[in-house]
Amino acid sequence: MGSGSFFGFTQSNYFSSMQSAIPLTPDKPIAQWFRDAKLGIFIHWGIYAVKGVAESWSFFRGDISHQEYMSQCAGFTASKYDPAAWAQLFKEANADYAVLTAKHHDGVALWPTAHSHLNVVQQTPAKRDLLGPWVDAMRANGIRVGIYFSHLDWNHPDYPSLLPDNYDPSVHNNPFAYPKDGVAKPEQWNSFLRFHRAQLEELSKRYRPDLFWFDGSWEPAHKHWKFAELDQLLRTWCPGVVLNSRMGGYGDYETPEQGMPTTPPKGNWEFCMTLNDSWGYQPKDKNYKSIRQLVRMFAEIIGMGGRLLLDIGPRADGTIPGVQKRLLRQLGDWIRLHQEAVYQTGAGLPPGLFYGASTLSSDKRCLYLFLFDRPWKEIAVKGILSGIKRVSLVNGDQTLSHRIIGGAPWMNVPGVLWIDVPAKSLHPLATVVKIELEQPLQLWLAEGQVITAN
Ligand code: H79
Repeated sequence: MGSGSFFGFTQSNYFSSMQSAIPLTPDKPIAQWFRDAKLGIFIHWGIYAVKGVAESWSFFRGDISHQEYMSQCAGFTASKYDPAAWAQLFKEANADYAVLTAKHHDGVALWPTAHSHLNVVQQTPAKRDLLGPWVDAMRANGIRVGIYFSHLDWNHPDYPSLLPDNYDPSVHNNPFAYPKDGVAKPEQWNSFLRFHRAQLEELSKRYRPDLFWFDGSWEPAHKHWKFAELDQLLRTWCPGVVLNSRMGGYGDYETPEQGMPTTPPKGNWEFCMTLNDSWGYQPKDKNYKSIRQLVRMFAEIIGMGGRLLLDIGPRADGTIPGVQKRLLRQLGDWIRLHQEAVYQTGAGLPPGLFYGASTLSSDKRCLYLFLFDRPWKEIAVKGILSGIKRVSLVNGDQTLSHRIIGGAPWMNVPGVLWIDVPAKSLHPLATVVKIELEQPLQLWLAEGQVITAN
């Protein structure tokens, strides 16, 4: 089901005039695999893993010097890099796609680019293409291939060539972003754009990604990037490719980052999030989310029609920290047990009808409720006009007793559906209750009214 069909329900004719507040955004055409995808794995892997510092930002902000940052090249060995093992792990996580940082803001390419010496083949003891084998391993395991690429490049000599419209030398003085002499150099920028296009053409034609995940488009102003032209070029080089919308609004889907949306973004979207507080490998950061928190966030995201892109940070030798592997596997175990509530489903009930997340099967005849908290004997669902065929647990198929209390059927006003959920049936991470309906879901979303005749 398309994720843009928020709350994908059939409107009740009776009160349809009261439902104009519900957003119904037509989906942009986008590859079917992405429409169906629920979980992606984001991988931030680069020289920043050597010292465990922030990816690119650590030298840009001055946490460490540029020289010290770049000295990490000497430690980037990839000596235990095993992309087939990564693919196996991602399958255990039940991921549909993965996105690898081919080039972060620091400009260090994980592939042997012909357009810059700044790549792991020429500058690090890894001495080989790290992207190609990754692409092959993902493909061989049925995982869709996403390439992360930073538009801006804080290490390219031609990048710092333009000034913002509101140029203020006391603010816009970072030498990695702005010309040191404070004079704009449009020719130099054009040269950078040629380099930018050349690398993207190289990536498109050599690796044929299913998706490009762009970042770093905030400077200089969008008009300088010629994103309309880029959008066309990418679709010509790589027909069918999915593009995130960090292209000045071009591209296919929205990418909220770190802050959980409380209202679903319009159209297709994906929420990206770190497992701890860092994108790359930073061993001092122990602030990992718990598996219960991850399962809950995943269910809430798919319940709003989105996808989760969950980030890991491998070490410089290519190994993935145990805690990250454990969390991915635990998430996969939970997804597999409850996959019918995850796949071929879309956004569930609008807020307020059930106090938890929910999804709806693509034929709209099965509603799945995700219980994160322990119920006190019963849970309640409001607003369901369709007849209830059966209520059960997804894990184990146990039938749950239910009853409908209240309502005014002669006015087509439904009662409240109460479902018994025995304490012993609860899953420790999140319990999923399945409601099979007699007809495709119809909801009653009105203010209620005085009902005098019965
Ligand atoms: O790769 C990870 C991060 O390194 C990268 N995106 C994820 C996936 C990232 N981090 N922050 N950002 C992208 C955007 C940062 C924007 C800001 Fe700003 C920089 C906020 C403040 C400084 C843009 C530029 C807004 C104001 C100045």
